[in-house]
Amino acid sequence: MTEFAADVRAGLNKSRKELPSKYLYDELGSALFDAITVLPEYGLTRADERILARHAREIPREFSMVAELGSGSGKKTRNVIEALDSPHYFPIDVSAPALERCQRELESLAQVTPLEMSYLDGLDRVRSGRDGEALLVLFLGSTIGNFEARCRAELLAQVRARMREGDGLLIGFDLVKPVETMLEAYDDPCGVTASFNLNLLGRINRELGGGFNLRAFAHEARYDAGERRIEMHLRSRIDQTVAIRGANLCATFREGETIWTESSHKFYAEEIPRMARDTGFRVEAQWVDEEWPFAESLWRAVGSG
Ligand code: SAH
Ligand code: AVI
Repeated sequence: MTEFAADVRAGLNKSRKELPSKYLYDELGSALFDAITVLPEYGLTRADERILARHAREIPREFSMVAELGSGSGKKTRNVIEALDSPHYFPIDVSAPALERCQRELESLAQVTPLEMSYLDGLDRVRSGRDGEALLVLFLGSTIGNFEARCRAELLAQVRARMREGDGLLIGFDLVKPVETMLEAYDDPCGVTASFNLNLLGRINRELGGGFNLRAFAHEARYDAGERRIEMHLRSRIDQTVAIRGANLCATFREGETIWTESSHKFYAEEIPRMARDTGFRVEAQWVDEEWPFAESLWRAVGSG
């Protein structure tokens, strides 16, 4: 059984059904994510891009290697690559179509070595081919918000463990804003985010021989104020049973029952320095967009003692 099949089986067998958000990004999912980034309601990407366009030149030019975690199509990254001296760029992403777009976008500016891998495997690969170069790791777009608090700290510590003292991490955090604004960003009136979410069931049908009727599920975005996170769910409109041949599974859904597909945590700018300290970094610079509260933070890896 593939990892995807095993994760689908495990997630849909839980009493509270869930699917890992990394599976949202097949070819169609990556294209739909790119459409999300230009939605009027999803200000996050434009905020990130404004900050990079204004401040990328303040990043020290010493970094001759750049590794990007979850590069997607790499559009915003252009600002960083242009600000450095022709760095060797390693986009790391599980989505092959996103990596192809990223390579096309940036190959005229840098040597690009795409790595179709998960974050830490990709960083291991970058580390294994490294000599004395200074490394800048990019984790843009608040993708760190897609991790639960405990996994987030663990991931950052694991990223730090693959870096050397003095290396940089440029990391984006979407900040808390009025609930209505956040909900609209994840439930746009055009239905692009709904399609992005429902496509996960379509992907299960295509790749695992699933029998989901996508019209029998509805996209739902909720805000959990205590956890400061937007959650995406897929709500079953009816009582139904769905067979997924490739996962050797028959999943039963009650009307109203949901599959939890993604969390997007939102942050306060003031909590970022502690997060850096707790995981082996210190904040060197931090910029906040005025129009759409979003923080870009430049961290330095510090020694463990
Ligand atoms: N950094 C871009 C894209 C964000 S979308 C931006 O800010 O706009 C998140 C990207 O991370 C997707 O391209 C997805 O395929 C990738 N991704 C998700 N989980 C991943 C994982 N575990 N390992 C590597 N890439 C992952
Ligand atoms: C990639 N990630 C930061 C996006 C987010 O905002 O959590 C994914 C996304 N999900 C729905 N819209 C965008």
